Amino acid sequence: MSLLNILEYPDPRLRTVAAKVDGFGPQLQAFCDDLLETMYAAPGIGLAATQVDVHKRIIAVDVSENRNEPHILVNPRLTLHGELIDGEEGCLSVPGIYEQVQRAERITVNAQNPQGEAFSLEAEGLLAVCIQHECDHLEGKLFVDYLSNLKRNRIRKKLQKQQKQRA
Ligand code: GNR
Ligand code: NI
Repeated sequence: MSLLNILEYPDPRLRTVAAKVDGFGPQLQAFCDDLLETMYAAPGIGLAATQVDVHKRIIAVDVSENRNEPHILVNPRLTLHGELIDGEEGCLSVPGIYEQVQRAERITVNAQNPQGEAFSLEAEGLLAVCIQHECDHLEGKLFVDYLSNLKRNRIRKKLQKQQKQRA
């Protein structure tokens, strides 16, 4: 297993729209293990393949307290239900920034597991929010895109400054 590098905003590679997975096998299985391991190490409650510069439709999530309820979703398709709710979000690709975002309170997601078998998952609360956040990554979308231009520009400048200082 190996830890993967996480891209940071405003890296343009985060804007890539991910491609559908249509081949299942040991290579895909190994990548899913690395994605999950990278999410746990970060630590984060979710991680999309886009964030590690792999532009395939794969996300990992685990919102459990004990970090022992992993979900890997390949080719996820979302259906939104219920009211819109406001919640604070962060992102491993936008480190140190937390802002309120509106999301559907409940979802159904149809996906495949790493073996290619189809399944359906119903979620609410943090799991529903996290899956919506991860599916956005696969479309090249970040939570900062829901904020005002003023806020997003401030965040971009702050992160660019941090990245320069690190380099
Ligand atoms: O670790 C994460 N926490 C989080 C908190 C509120 C809403 C969404 C998230 S996802 C984030 C990890 C991440 O960046 N996934 O793409
Ligand atoms: Ni994120």
